Amino acid sequence: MRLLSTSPIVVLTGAGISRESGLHTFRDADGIWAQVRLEDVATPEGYARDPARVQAFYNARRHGLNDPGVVPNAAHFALANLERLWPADVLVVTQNIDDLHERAGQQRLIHMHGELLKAFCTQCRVVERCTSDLSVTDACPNCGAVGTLRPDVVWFGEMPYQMERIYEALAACDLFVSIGTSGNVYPAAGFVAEARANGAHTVELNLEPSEGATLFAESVLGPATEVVPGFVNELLALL
Ligand code: BJW
Repeated sequence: MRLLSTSPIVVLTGAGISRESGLHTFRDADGIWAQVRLEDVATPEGYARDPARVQAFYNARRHGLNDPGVVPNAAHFALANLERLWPADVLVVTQNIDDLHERAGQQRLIHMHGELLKAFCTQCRVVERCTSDLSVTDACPNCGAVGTLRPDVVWFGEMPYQMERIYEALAACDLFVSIGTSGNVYPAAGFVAEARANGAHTVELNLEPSEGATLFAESVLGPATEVVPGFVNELLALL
């Protein structure tokens, strides 16, 4: 299809985009699920069984994200640049709970799986910024309840955030780009089919073909810090 400067764009990102910033992916050989069982740390049942263990897992990841060496990379910056220069809407929907898109300057961004630097209270449902360790004995600063604060992340069996807004954007976009995600986890893995059914051109930028690779009209394989700036430059050259 021919893209115009009036064409809205939706970009889906996954753990692969942050790997060259020093954060682990999930399903690669050296990924998070090779170290811990997802049933233990990424399900409401795992949290109910052992909340302290789950808090410790996310505390360690928060420490990792706060490491001064973990900074946005060329792929994050390229997407922020695309948003700044592309005349039509650019929406980034990230499955990542890190804040590297924001730090690169992305403005229109949905964290569909939540944010590591936020906690939410299961009692009063208030979401608070959280940059240090959470513990099962913490009191909620809003309602005062003890032991009710958990990381504001979406676990298996829980509803991802802002799905209505995401499906509206998928219905309206002319270009859907998927970056650094294995396509194993729904509903994100179904976005390509949704965008395609609505007539969008679909492109995958990934280190290797994802689960849904055959659904994309175009694919560029390589590390995000190389293929994303290259792809964004091609788009901006259309202007
Ligand atoms: C590079 C690179 C480089 C490497 N450059 N690339 C049966 C059928 C269909 C669906 C289901 C089903 N059974 C259950 C479901 C639903 C379930 C699901 O999908 N399960 C699957 C396992 C089948 N989904 C859910 O439960 C979701 N909720 C939901 O569906 O709600 C509706 C509902 C509600 C209630 C009842 C019933 C339905 C919620 C999913 C939540 C996922 N949460 C996690 C943890 C979040 C917090 C945290 O970070 O700890 O989200 S799991 C984890 O996977 C994390 C990620 O966001 C997500 C996706 O991973 P991602 O980003 O794709 O990473 P990887 O590692 O898989 O891939 C990295 C890719 O990058 C690879 O391809 C590499 O090659 C590439 N790469 N280096 C470019 N340098």
